[in-house]
Amino acid sequence: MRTIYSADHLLHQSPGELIYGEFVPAFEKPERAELVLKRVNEVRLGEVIAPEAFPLEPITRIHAPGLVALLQTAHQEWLGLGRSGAAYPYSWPTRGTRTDRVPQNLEGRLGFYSFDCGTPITATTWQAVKASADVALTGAKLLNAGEEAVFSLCRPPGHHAGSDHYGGYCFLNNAAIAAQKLRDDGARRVAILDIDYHHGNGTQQIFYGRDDVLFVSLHGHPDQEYPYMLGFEDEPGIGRGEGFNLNLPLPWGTQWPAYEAALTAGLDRIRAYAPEAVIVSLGVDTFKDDPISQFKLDHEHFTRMGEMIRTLGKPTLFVMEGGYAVAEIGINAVNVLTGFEGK
Ligand code: SP5
Ligand code: ZN
Repeated sequence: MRTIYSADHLLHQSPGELIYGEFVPAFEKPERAELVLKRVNEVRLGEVIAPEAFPLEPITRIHAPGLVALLQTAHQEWLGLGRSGAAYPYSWPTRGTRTDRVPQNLEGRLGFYSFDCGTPITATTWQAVKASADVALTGAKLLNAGEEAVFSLCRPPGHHAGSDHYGGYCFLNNAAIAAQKLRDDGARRVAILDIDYHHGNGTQQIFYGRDDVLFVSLHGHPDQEYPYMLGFEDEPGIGRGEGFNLNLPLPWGTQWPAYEAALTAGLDRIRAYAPEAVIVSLGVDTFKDDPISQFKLDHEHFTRMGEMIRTLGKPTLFVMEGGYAVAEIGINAVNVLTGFEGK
């Protein structure tokens, strides 16, 4: 299978994030994509190609123009206010605050369009974010042109980003942008399978009221795990979207047998939906040694996942999401792809 990759991802480097009251080095770092690319080449997965540059329109099909503009201009405004370093939010809207008006103040706007403080904007973040969306869009275009499977090696990741909010190391929702592109190019039904350790709250929010994009997610239970406020079993979708959202939360310590059972259930739901294409939000932070996660999967289980996804028999776009055991991220991510290809 072909891999889409852009070196522009290197233009986003988070100075760090706040965890348990301490400012620590970022888990989401450039080496991640570099090591996945290295593994793609080592196993000779296939050709590696650069993305096409798309206009903003496929992005604003999913995201609020105010969010897209903020990602582009926030850091320049930040510098203009005499600051240095990266732009971090620190004040957020809550129930009962004025969510009907976009704040004028930069801190206000950063908070208004985000939901955590782990996702800083640097001078060149936008270029990396735009390239990552282009990597996903190029994958969707190749799928539409008849390729059976494509790997969009996106970085920064995307599944936590909603229509009007960024966070969780994600700025734009690459998988959602690709799904909308497939819809706009003629696919009637698209399924998104999210196997990142964290719930894909952004993807769920974007498609929650829609029946043309099915969202199925396996993840750490939000009672125990980030993003804490979405991803429970009792979130079926709303309106036309009712019955087209399936969350399969699993507890800390989950091992392969329970994971395999949940993945089987998720794949059964996708099969029943009969999509014309499948997008896999491919996070490998379910690995046993992931530094921020609590599942216990090993290298071979990623191969099994690929084999299982293959049984859907649909054109499949793999979109890279999380995975922070950096030394092993290449093996784990590419095992899913070689498992899919039956290699
Ligand atoms: C794309 C993706 O995987 N985003 C994940 C964002 C998670 N950010 C919050 C991390 C909280 C970590 N808590 C446990 C730390 C254990 N030392
Ligand atoms: Zn994750």
